[in-house]
Amino acid sequence: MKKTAFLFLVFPLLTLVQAQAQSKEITVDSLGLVPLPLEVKTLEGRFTLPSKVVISAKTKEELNVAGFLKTYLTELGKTASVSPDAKLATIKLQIANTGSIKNPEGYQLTVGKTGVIITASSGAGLFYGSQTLMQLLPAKTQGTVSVPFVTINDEPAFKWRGNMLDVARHYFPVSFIKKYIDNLAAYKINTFHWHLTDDQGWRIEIKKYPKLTQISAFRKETLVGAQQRLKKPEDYRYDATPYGGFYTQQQIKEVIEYAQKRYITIVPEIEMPGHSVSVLAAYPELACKPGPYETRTRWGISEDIVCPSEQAFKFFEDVLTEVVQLFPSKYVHIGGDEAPKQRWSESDLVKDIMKRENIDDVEKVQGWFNNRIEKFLQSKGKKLVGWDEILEGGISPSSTIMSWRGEKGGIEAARHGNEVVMSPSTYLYFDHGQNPIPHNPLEPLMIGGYLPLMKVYNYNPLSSELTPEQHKLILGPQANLWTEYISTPEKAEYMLFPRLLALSEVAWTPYAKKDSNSFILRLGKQFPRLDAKKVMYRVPEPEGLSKEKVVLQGNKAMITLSSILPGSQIRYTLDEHTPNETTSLYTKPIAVPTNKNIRVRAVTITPNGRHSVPAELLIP
Ligand code: TNX
Repeated sequence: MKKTAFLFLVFPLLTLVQAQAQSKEITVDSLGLVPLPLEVKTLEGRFTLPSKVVISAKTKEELNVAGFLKTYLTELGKTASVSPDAKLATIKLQIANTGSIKNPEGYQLTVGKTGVIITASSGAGLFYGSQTLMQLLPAKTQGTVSVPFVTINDEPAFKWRGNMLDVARHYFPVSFIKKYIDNLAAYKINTFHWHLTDDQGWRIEIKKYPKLTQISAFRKETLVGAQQRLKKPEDYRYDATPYGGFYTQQQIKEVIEYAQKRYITIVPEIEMPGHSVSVLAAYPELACKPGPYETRTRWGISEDIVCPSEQAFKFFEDVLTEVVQLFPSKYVHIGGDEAPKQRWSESDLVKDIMKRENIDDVEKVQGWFNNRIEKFLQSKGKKLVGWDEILEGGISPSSTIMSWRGEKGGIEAARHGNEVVMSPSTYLYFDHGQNPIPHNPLEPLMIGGYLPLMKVYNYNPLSSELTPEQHKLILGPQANLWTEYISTPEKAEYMLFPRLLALSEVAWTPYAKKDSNSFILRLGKQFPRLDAKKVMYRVPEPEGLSKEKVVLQGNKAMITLSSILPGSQIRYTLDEHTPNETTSLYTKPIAVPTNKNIRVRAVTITPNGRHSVPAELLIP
């Protein structure tokens, strides 16, 4: 009897709610697009895809983009085909010089009664339009598939939208690199900076120097635990397990081709003269001091750097010759960071160079070294990129600076007239953690630092210390994933997501158009997409467990919790236990007595059962 009454009450209510939802105007946020396009007009109505979808495409670029749409539609359970005939097409792809799309990466997307049209002036624009269309389509198979009526005019704010992956500290297989590239492309990141060499491993096959892949690509073991928390080397413990790997030139070519199809440029990085102990392990004659050396087994900065001898120039030029033959990128990164000059200042060879070249400061020898390498790269039609340390030795106006120690280097470089990529560690280092509790034992091991999602989101690559003219030299932002403590693909994704989506908007959407509330709503719609792609994003913990958010009412603290992940549950405990699916379900604000030292712990549980780490707050 009771049950019937309940149903009787609930059913009309549900239909009412559904009807309201349907008649509700479609808002830009409800489309869930990330990054937010420049202009979006939503219209009433939806286009329902027929069971057989025809995509029209003729040119090579159109056909390339059509291929991705076809695959996606097939995954959604549609039958999709590609035809040169636009008349019959449901989705028309066209590269046209209409004059209205000036940005080569821009596009127009319209969804109306007769179907979908994406227009762009280049393959990249068409590709981004198709990525937007995919985000308007459901994340996974549904009976009927429909797309809301929209007109979108879009283009990126920055031309360098970068992400770096360090494959030297830990090696990642080609299959994962491809998945990584897919994810960058889905969020309109166009530059993949591949950090291929470092003290702990050399990862690219160089035909002329086979010992790089026989010796430098391997280390005998790896430090266990967080090095920065151990005071002295005597405390270090190692895992006694050999580690290594490398990419053959064939694999590199395969990855470059894969990225090209997704309009991603791969910028290779070959570190010099520092972060090169792995090179010295194979070719000790390149050091200032006789070896032997071994590929590094712990992290940090090594005093052992390559000596700027003629032999070393020959080595790096030979390596770069093979690198530039492989990578079509205009930019080649030569590292240049963290190169202590102890060995150089003790070296007779360096002293001779200083005398001969009239250099009074050993730091400036690195500037001289870089200039020679830069001339070499220029002779191959390439541009040099280096970390901001390359400013210290005196830098030519033609090199590009990647500013990582804050924005200072980038600002200085732009004032000099150099191109800049902004990659400040304070905003864009994704190896830093996302938990407000430092060294929280419930988080995986990481390097430290605190870089929450919204701090990334609110970053503006255009520093107010620069003039509009200097802003033109800021190519764009880049987030970096250093992998000292990231040894698996799952952990890389945990560190990357959802912060990559914040980066995507920093890079694509003009700062003035960004809006954090809108981003949170749109981000919510992206989680099911990440789930569908089996991306192991970090599940955000519930919001609300911070002192500022607690409201005191007499002798009670009122705690209001929320999750940015739609459809998820929040479960909590007040008894020091870790919340899980058996503990209290949060349905309304919790009243916690004060003066009892009660610790509130809460977790987000996603619709597919993944847990966040608990957020917690002690109510004194
Ligand atoms: C500094 S950023 C480095 C890397 C480390 C990173 C750890 C840069 C140019 N050098 O070698 O992996 O810090 O956050």
